[in-house]
Parts: sequence; C-alpha cells; structure tokens
Amino acid sequence: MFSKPLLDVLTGRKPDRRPLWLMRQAGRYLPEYREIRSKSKNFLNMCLTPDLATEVTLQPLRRFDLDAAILFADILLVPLAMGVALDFREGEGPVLERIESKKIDRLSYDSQKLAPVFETIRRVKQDLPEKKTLIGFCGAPWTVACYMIDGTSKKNFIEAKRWSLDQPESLDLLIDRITQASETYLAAQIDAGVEVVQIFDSWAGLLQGDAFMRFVIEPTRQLVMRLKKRFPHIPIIGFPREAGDGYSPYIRETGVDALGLDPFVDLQKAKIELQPIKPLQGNLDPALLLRGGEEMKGALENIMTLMGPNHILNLGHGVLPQTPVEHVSELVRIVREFES
Ligand code: 1CP
Repeated sequence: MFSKPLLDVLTGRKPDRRPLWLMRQAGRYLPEYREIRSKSKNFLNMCLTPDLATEVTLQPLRRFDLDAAILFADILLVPLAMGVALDFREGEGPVLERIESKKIDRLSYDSQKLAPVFETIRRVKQDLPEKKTLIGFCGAPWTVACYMIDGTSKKNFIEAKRWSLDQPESLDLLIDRITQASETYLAAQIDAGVEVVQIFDSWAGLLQGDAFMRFVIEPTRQLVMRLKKRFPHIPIIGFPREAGDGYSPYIRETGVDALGLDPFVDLQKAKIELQPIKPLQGNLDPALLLRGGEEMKGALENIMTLMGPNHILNLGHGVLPQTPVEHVSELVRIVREFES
C-alpha cells in the first residue's frame, strides 16, 4: 500500500510530506483547460461528458506535483438533477430557474441524470497515480438553496436571506430535499471511487446566530451523519466560507473530519482554537497567488511554519482565472522546498 499524504492527514496518520491541492485547480487559468473549453458546446456539456471531464480533472496533476485531483463538476448539478433548469451563460455565471415555496414538493432528484459524473470518476481513478487522492464534492444544502431561491449570485442572495426570516419552514423543507439529494449524489460518487469528499458552503457567511445553526450547521450535520453511517472510512472536509465565529461550532457540531479555512480566518487563532479539534486546510489568499513573488512566498512560509506538517496546504478560495500558471508552479516549488 502506498501512503497518500492527503488521506494520511485526514485519518490522523503522519504524512510523508505536506498534502497540497488547490480549490479550482482545474480551470480557466490553464491554457489546456481553455483549449478544451473552447471546443466544447458549453460548460455543462463539459461537466457531463466523461472524456472531457476526465481530461480536465487530470490536467493540473500533469503540470504540478499536487497530492489530489478534484472531480471536475459543479455544485449546481444537484439542482439540475432535481429538475431545475440551469444555464451557464458566457461571462455571466450560472442562471437557474427560481424555486417557489409551493413547488418544493415537485422537486425530485434523479441520480441517472448525473451518470456521466460517476463514469468520469471511474475513468479518473483508472489513470490516477498511486499516491494521489481523488476528491469528490457537493455544495452544502444552504449554498445550493441560495442558488435555487435567487437563481443567480448577482443580488447577494437577498431572497434566500428573506426566506430564512419570513418563511423558515419553507427553507427547512427545501434544505431537507437538497440534503437528501446530496446524500444520494455523494454516495454514488463514493461508490464510483472518490476517496474524500468536500462540502462547499460558499455562502455560509450570509447567516449568523440561530439561522446559522438551523440552515448551515444542522443540515450539514445530517448529511455528514448519514454518509458516516454508510461510509465510515470516507473523510469529509467542510468549508463554511466566511463563517467567522461560526467556524468553531461548525467544527465541533457537524462531524466533519477537517475544516477548510477562508483567507479571513486568523491563523494564530485557528491554531489555538480549531487545530486541536480537527485537521485544517487553507487559507492562502488567492490574490497572493495571482500576485506571486515574495509576498506569496512569505505568506506560504508563514502558514507552513505556524500550522506544521499536518496542515493541508490550499487556498482560502478558488484559483482566480487571471492567475499566471508560473505562479502555481512557484507555489508548488516553495512548498516542496520548505520540506527538504
Ligand atoms: O470555464 C468556465 O468558465 C466555468 C467556470 C467554472 C468552473 C471551472 C464553473 C462555473 N464551475 C467550475 C468547476 C467547479 N465548481 C469545481 C471543479 C473542481 C475544481 O475546483 O477544480 C468546483 C469544486 C466547483 C464548485 C462551485 N461551483 C462552487 C463552490 C466553490 C466556490 O467557488 O465558492 C460554487 C459557488 C459554484 C457555482 C459556480 N459555478 C461556476 C461559477 C463561475 C460559479 C460561481 C458563480 C457565482 O459567483 O455564483
């Protein structure tokens, strides 16, 4: 058995080296991604064509010495499989058909619609080098609900927030449906071969207090508990982006195995308050990767010195499309040289 650094850290073993991967490591900053993207019909088509999605998932590992591949897909495939119309418009981001509260009962998740995603996983697994880990993912119920209620991210999910205040029971109902669908979706990803899953709660920071407990922590706890019952050996990384003070109850109460930190988290504080509880991941500012040079190097060395070898090196959010490829090579070199 080869040891895998990411799995080692997530299961409490000492890794051979610091695990390193990057959120949005496959994406528009890579010329080989843009090439495939320009030849395919649209973004959704790319996600649902195993040939293309497999290739794009593996691209960053061919270029860089990373420890994990993350499945090329999108969190919005779950609403799509629940019957919601979805379009990714050029330069505009995703646009979804907005859900009305009286239509929640009509949503029905059809896993078959995402069969190409599971085929992609099987193909990636066949080609993945032995020491690399394959990460699957979904959006957290709250974040997916945000897109389903507002239809776009353009208005900061004001309608979803309104539901949390005006009709919390409808939001509970919608979130329950999404939680069920996400469990089935992640279970199928695991059956197809992913070894770790990450739950992206990109809009966790929009809620505070009781609403944060009710719509972020509770559904995540449910999802994690149900997956753990079926797949106790599969580590789960939670990423409640911009949750601020919510990070502490999140790590204590959701049952996730590791916690992704956004760039706003104070690392000194995280080291004292969060790291003794579970392994941590992140939190280099993607803007520093965009900039490169001494500032990026200093920030990386600070993370590695402070957090030690059992920290999962990553950004605090996704690679920005404008990032020069050489800066990513430089980041990988700095991390690897720090160790030797
Ligand atoms: O080529 C393109 O223009 C498409 C850009 C793109 C990419 C590369 C989108 C549209 N999705 C993806 C892939 C993707 N999305 C991955 C693949 C694996 C990897 O990280 O390399 C993952 C994990 C996601 C997850 C995702 N999609 C999130 C959670 C993480 C985050 O960024 O906060 C969210 C919020 C989405 C929705 C989405 N999909 C795409 C865009 C541009 C967005 C965000 C739009 C918005 O601001 O609301």
